[in-house]
Amino acid sequence: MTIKLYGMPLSNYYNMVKTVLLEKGMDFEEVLVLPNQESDYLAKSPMGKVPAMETEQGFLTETGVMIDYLDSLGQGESFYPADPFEKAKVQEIIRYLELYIELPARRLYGEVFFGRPATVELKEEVKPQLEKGFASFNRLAKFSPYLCGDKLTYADFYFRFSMNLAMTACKRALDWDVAAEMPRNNELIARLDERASIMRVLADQKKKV
Ligand SMILES: N[C@@H](CCC(=O)N[C@@H](CS)C(=O)NCC(=O)O)C(=O)O
Repeated sequence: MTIKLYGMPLSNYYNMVKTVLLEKGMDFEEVLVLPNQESDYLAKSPMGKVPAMETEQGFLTETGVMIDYLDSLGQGESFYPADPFEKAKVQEIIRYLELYIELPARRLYGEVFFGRPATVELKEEVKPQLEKGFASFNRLAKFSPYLCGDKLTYADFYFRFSMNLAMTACKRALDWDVAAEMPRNNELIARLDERASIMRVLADQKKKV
């Protein structure tokens, strides 16, 4: 069975998984669905979030899990180093991006992308979390030129679709110009945007929901 990817091209997490599928040259179908709490969708994605992935054995959710599943299928190129420690370092930086940058920044997305103003209290809570998150990320990231060294890894795909939104949220909601303070972020994004996979994902994002 061809893998089916459920979600929508506006979702940064959906785009991470889609990029990995494209990079690996795997066949897949896209099923357009927005996050929702309908029982039919909750049976597929227990939190009602996107993305979700349908495999011949059943459904999977959580972007990091799906990336690891795709990697373990052994099809196409692997973007994990063979060395167990180096692989764990890639997983570590993905975890930092998720927990300490994407999730706190997401608390501002209501204001930034959906017109629901954030309270001053929320901003005061999120800003120091993000300062710590960016500082810890910068201690781990090598940018030489990729996050984990001279080889492109899954962490770079995760970064591409989380860092841009987090930086936009900081600029618009906190008046904090992370891109100017940390120019390596946009340099790496520009390098990644030269890849056919990411060009396709960005083009699909422009044309769909
Ligand atoms: N931890 C999830 C996060 C996915 C996520 O938050 N997706 C957003 C869209 S970008 C969503 O479905 N939001 C709706 C909700 O949180 O209920 C993952 O790694 O896949």
